[in-house]
Amino acid sequence: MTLNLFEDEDAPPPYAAPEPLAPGAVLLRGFALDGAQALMQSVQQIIMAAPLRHLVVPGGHTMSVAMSNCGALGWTSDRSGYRYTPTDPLSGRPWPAMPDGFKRLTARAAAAAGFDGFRPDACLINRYEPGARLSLHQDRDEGDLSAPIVSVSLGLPAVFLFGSARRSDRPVRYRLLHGDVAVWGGPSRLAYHGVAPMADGEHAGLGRQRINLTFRCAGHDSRRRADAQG
Ligand code: MD3
Ligand code: FE
Repeated sequence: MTLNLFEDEDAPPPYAAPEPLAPGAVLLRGFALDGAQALMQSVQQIIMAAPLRHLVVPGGHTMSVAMSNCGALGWTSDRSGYRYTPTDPLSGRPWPAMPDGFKRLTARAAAAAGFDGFRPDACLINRYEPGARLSLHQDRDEGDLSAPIVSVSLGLPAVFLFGSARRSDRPVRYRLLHGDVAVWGGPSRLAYHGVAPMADGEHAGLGRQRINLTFRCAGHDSRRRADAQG
């Protein structure tokens, strides 16, 4: 008898085997390829309601990456600091809701990386145009640091810099492509990371840009709330 792995129509589409990058960090090449068009349609809707903007950081510098959010909480920054807020400071309204398709995709990705029950309450949308970059930083504004961060890359490729918990360690470089999903948890959750200045190019679906979605458990009570919802 021949075992056909792709016979089951309910099974997720085939994608490359999970690639361990470091303890707690797993790269799922092409995991979001199948749903990429639907993801981008949702992103378009979100950024119509909550436009992409170049945030100012406490040092006074304006970020080259443009950002927005969806979900109960959104990451924002101004001269006075970084924080998660329930409303968009530009409009005063709640951030757009997180689409169910985002929740399903990221829960599947987290589970494939060994993190069951991932229920993010924040999704940061990053838009890179050629030349945009993100300098080395840690993500530690989230209330639940025991939960991983799940990232989805769409559009032009980027060179992702992955360091360790010490800023001075030289980072490893990974090329992240359209459809790649990565999960960053456990000992990798507080690793320094960044994105090298993005090279110019043209992506067939998205044009001259890269969109990165990062899913986070930002509220201090995100685990309790998720439990209460079942
Ligand atoms: C490793 N975004 O939004 S995603 C960010 O491509 C951010 O836009 C990058 O860093 C981007 O904060 C990188 C991959 C990623 C995200 C969070 C991490 C890697 C991470 C947190 C800890 C360790
Ligand atoms: Fe980050």
